[in-house]
Amino acid sequence: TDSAAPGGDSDAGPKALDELVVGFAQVGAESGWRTANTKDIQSAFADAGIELKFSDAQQKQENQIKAIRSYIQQGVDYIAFSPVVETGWDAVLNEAKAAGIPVVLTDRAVDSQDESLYVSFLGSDFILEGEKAGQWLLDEYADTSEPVNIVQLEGTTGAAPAIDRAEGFAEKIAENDNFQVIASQTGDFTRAGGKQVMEAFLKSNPDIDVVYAHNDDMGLGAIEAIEAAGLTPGEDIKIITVDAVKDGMQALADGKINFIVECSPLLGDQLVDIIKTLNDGGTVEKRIVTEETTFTQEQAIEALPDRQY
Ligand code: GZL
Repeated sequence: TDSAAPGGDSDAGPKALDELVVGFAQVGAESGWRTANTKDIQSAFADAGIELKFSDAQQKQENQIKAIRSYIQQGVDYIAFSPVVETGWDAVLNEAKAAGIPVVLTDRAVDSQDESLYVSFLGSDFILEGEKAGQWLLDEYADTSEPVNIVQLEGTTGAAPAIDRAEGFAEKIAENDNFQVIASQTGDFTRAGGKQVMEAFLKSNPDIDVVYAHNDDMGLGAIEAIEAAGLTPGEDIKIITVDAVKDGMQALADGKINFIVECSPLLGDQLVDIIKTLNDGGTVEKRIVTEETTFTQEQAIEALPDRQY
């Protein structure tokens, strides 16, 4: 379904792009993906000549809410943000609605029942990403009759990508009852978090076959822990991650990761297009799903030279 911008004086006609002001409340700078996402959004708005006010919430919801409130106070024309977790947004989104400021969700979703609180949600299908990770495992172990012990490094607790990547993966691996997730814990999408949790997993689980990490950064942390334990990542313990940022793709090409499900951070141009369409009084899709693929080790070697991030 399409939706026009709620509130706002629609008869005011389009503003000149250099008069528009957009407030963006970013999650933080927790991962290579986030850094690439921030760079892409900032350069897309610079290229479009649209002023972007930007804030980094250090992965704290109260900081994102504060940033959104300040954008409302400043009377920006549009607000865009990537909700660090799914819940707890209705109050501040109702304040933006009351102020007639349209809100666009990028990257992550909110669980609000009231869909009038945002104009569009632009981001990946995280359940599908989890399914793609699980499908690779089904194929990889198609002929095994032995149990396959999996440990899962979860993203930020309560974040849409963490919830959905776990859900999609679990649904898929349920097709083979040799698979069992023997341990699952959040590493908060960071390299340090992934390393710390993997060290604990290695201490308490003698026989781990597979790591499923909700992002490359936690997978890279797990590699450090696995090597410190004298094991060979990609061989003794297979690793599947999500994102496909440069460091992850390098580890994949080097054989330390076995499969990566891409999650594109390049949302900047699509976000600018949404703002321009709304400014022209047009309507945008309620849900815009980003294009993305998957990479094996061979495909990573091929793709690495052209990767932008
Ligand atoms: C996914 C994004 C996630 C990435 C992580 O769209 O929200 O947050 O997968 C990032 O790398 O920290």
